[in-house]
Amino acid sequence: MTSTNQQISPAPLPGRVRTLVVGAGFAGLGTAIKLDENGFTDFLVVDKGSSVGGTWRDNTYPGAACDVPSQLYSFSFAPNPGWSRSFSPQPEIRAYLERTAEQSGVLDRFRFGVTVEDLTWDETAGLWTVSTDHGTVVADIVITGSGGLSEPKLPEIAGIDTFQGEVFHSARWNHDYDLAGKRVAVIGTGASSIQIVPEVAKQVAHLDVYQRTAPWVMPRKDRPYKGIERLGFRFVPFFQKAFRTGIYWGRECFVPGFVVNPKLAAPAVKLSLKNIADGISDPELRKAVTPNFQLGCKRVLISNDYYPALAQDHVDLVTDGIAEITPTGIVTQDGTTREVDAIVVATGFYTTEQPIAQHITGRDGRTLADAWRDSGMTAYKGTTISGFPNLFQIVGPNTGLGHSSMVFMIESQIAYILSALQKMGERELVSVEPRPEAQDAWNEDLQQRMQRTVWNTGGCASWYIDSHGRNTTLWPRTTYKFRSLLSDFDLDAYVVAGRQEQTAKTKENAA
Ligand code: N01
Repeated sequence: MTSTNQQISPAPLPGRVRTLVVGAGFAGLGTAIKLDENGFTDFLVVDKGSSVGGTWRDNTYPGAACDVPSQLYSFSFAPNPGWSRSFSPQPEIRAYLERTAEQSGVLDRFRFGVTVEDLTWDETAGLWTVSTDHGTVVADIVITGSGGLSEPKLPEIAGIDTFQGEVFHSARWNHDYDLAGKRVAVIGTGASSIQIVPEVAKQVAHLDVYQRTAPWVMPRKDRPYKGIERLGFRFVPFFQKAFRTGIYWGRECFVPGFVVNPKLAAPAVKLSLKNIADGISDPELRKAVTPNFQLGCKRVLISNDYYPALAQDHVDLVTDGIAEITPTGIVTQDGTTREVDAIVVATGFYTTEQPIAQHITGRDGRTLADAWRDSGMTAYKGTTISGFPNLFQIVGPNTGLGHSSMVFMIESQIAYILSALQKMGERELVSVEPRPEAQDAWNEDLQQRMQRTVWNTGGCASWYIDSHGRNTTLWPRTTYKFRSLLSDFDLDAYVVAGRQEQTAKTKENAA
């Protein structure tokens, strides 16, 4: 996979910047473009990868594609008239992000191949000290866009380390390993797996798909755009905007089925059951893939070729739990051993414990992981956190979606952060930090709203819910509401420090 904006060895990092952005996916790139456009040009974006793209750079597995319609899955300020299909394949999204980055003129302030090791708030100086594997940067403001689904989670299966064949995670695909003619196992049946299985099934001699929980899979209304549509997108700007707006509001109509009454999702249940019936003729297999929880409780998946792939003679769906992995195969709890050459682990990501949280140390010397230990992930408006001044998280707690585009949420958060920077500039504020009571009230309201959602009541275990039983990942209202709540930086909800307070603090600490 080639990239147009790769830096083999990053240029030296500046020691001091106004704003440091961590991550160069949709969040980091969008932030950089908007900072620049609004005159906040003194920023640096660091990313451990070799190009922009984030999840769309890292997830290169066969069949990787977006399950949000193409027109909605792009920045509002950088429409792409060139999408080839109604649901974009990963290479097109990656290319779109690379092109947008090139055209925006901000890449001179990006450093790739730089891993952030620690971020520490210096209360005396009112600054963040950011250590990386390429040196230290001091910043007034830190914006993290490091992704809610970026750290692969490997299953804790006995013996997995002893397997002598090839093992890799869906998000770290080994393209050097040729699957052709091999015996392969895929563990997991989530959003990634259902895209991988049909593609891998085309190449291998035999495929075992290990299913712990059958997901709901609706038909995918995917099609290539017609020539006339593509002409319209390119030459009639209003056409593409209207298309996008129509899809946006269509998607917002799904919200009540998730958060008010799951019965409203009855048509989706019908379509999903028909999808099974259309793809599989064997009654036993049909039964095995029929979900036993309410639609929406886990992410609703879309595919036209997953069920037909499972129905093929050389593909087996294995529903017995995995007992252990041996050097040559997988043993299920019924004692059966299935020998394989390779195992694809499609078991998801760390979602409710952000790995970066252990590396962020706030005002009282507490890490974000410590701050969240008892409560689970909490923030104010999904973006700022009490005890962590001048830290803004994009795709922070309770900003995830099951029905629409994360790019919309990301742009809403970017607007909020820009409003914060503007107000900080106007009032000469050195730091802002949400009041604990504002953060608590925000989260109490969220959790109250969660009570009746299908995510809490639908009878499934999902990555949306943390170890305390709280849904700390999803936004339980319309995305429109999220945008309106974040349209203006609400200083009253914040403890702020101006230059005078900061100078007094510095003197006090020096004395
Ligand atoms: O991961 P998942 P994913 N033994 O966590 C199973 C986004 N995404 O990478 O359901 C056996 O959904 C687990 O079983 P269970 C999207 O937001 C977007 O597929 O927990 N099985 C499940 O079947 C998505 O939700 C796109 O019982 C084990 C699977 O592994 C998110 O990424 C495309 C196991 C994990 O499913 C994550 O999707 C792809 C074990 N020990 C992904 N542990 C778009 O198109 C876990 N499992 C935008």
